[in-house]
Amino acid sequence: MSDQEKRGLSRRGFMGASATGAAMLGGAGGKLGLLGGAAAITAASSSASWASTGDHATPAPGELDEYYGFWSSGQAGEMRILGVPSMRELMRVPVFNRCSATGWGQTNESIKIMRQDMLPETKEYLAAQGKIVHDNGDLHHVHMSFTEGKYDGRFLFMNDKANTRVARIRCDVMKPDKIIDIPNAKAIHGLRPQKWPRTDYVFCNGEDEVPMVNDGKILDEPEKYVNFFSAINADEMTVAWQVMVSGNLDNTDADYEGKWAFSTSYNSEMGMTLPEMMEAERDHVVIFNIEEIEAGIAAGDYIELNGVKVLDGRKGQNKKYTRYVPIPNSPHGINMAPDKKHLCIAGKLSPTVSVLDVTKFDALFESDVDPRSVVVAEPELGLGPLHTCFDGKGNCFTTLFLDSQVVMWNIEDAIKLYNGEDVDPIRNKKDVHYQPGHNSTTMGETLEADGKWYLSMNKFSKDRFLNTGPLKPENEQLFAIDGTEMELVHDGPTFAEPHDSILVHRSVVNPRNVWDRNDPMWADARAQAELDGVDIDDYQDSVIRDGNKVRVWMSSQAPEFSLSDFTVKEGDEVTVYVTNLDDIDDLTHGFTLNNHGVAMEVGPQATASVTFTAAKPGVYWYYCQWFCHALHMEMRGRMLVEPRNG
Ligand code: K7E
Ligand code: CUA
Repeated sequence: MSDQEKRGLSRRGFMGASATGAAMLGGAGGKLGLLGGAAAITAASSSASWASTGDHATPAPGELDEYYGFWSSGQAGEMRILGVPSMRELMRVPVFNRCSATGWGQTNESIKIMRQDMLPETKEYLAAQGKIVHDNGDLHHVHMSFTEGKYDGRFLFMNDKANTRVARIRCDVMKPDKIIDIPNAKAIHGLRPQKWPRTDYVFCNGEDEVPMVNDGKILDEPEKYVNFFSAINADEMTVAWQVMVSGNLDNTDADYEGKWAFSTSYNSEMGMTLPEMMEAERDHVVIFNIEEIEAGIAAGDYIELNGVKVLDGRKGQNKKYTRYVPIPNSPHGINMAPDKKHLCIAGKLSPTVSVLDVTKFDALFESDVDPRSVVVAEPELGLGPLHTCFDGKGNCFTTLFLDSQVVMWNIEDAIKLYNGEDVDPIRNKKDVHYQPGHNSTTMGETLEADGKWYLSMNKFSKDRFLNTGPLKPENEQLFAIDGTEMELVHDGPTFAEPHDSILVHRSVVNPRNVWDRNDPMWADARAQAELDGVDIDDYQDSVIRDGNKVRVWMSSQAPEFSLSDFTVKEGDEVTVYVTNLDDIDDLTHGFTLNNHGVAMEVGPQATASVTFTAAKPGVYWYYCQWFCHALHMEMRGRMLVEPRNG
């Protein structure tokens, strides 16, 4: 927490400013400050209904958080890492975006990851724009790989709705190692890893429907449009298979037995305009039968479309690949409870959450039972339910977008109510500010849901913070949920636009402190070094000319580059390779070349490279842009560009 936050950051909630400051100081010595008995916030406000009594202090300066938070960033295209419960932002990991600080999207190593699984049509399109990679993305959903229903700390997977991609981040270095284009589908939205027995598949939804062969021969004939559900082989990061479906797929999840994946779908009408899309009272959730789909593939019951095996699971096909369960009304969030049995589907335009019993799904595929027979509860919770998360004790937390509230409710009581008993499943309602979308609980989408913290990711902050002009930040609020009351402990702004997050216990995540010299990230550089007779694991200062191409090999050791200058000719294609020989934690160097639009991060023990065209003749300084030493400013050198015909 910043001092400003501790002192009470808004006129709405945190009036107990002076008491809070004292309490925070008092709590500084306690283990993580979590149980130290210090009040984080003493709220007193006429307009806030979530007034806190305060048993939860968040970590004091220097203390580590108990949880990693992995955040999407929406249209910013990156993934973010936060510490929870402090809500300190620890890192931004560029994925689908171009990053000035790290050179992501510019270094040869990142471009390789962005291009190696790019579809030929994307390459063609980009080439026509004079580009080699997309520099934007819309990252909504970040999820970790599972082994037996628990996070296993290997990978994080995420979607790009803007350019129909899926990325994987290696948790050992917190950098992407795979970014793949998904053929056929358009606008990958919902994404979840298989939970059981391990993440063999990552499931993802194509949100927008298009003609099955989208080559311009079919245009304004919506009745011929289809949508694609994709299963990605998580180890290989290739598309294992796709299923054609009816309706726009929204969010997705998987069960704890490895039998099912399921997706919410709005616009079952397949309408093209808003009135058309809103027509039906009920849309549906699509249930995917993994075993039947795999059998269908083995039996050859598919067409091959752009190199992918595509099965037909559209409504009315009545094959054993899919079933459609009617759900009111434009369902959005779909979340599997850690009780392994109940699936919660938020109604969005309906005030209900539909609870499906996944143990009843077999019957759906075996006989002609009413698809709605799998619904075991449908409590009315409030307006605009979007997403649900769990405390592992039978309770759910559902965001109410329109009511600007979170509602805590109990699954068993909701089932009793559905069966006619006179019980109220609602345990608690809290105002949040304002309009919450996703939410998450600590370990809440795993069998280890621990019910400690609840996060509300709110789409609007309105008047909650100092005015930043017409574009306002969003707002995130963290609640302690391990007491009887939900207690607000953090309220702070965030930049565009975190959709979703997962809160992962730190025992699961163990990144390296320095790179392994043999990391595959710079395998290409290593191979080229061998050809050039350069030892990239050691001091290096070679300049190798190869026609109009020049390869500059240098190493860095604080506070010096091994080359204080190198000479090229006007118009040369220059590749600069920098190996950071420092092997101390946190000793990152950089390479920025003046007036060439070139900058990159070189982490401890890493090799990074960048290719550019040498500009007009002259002297150009390069420098290290990551502060590394008292003589960091002096860590620089000159590129001397000779006239081509001089
Ligand atoms: Cu609800 Cu894209 Cu997960 Cu946003 S989606 S809220
Ligand atoms: Cu090296 Cu700054």
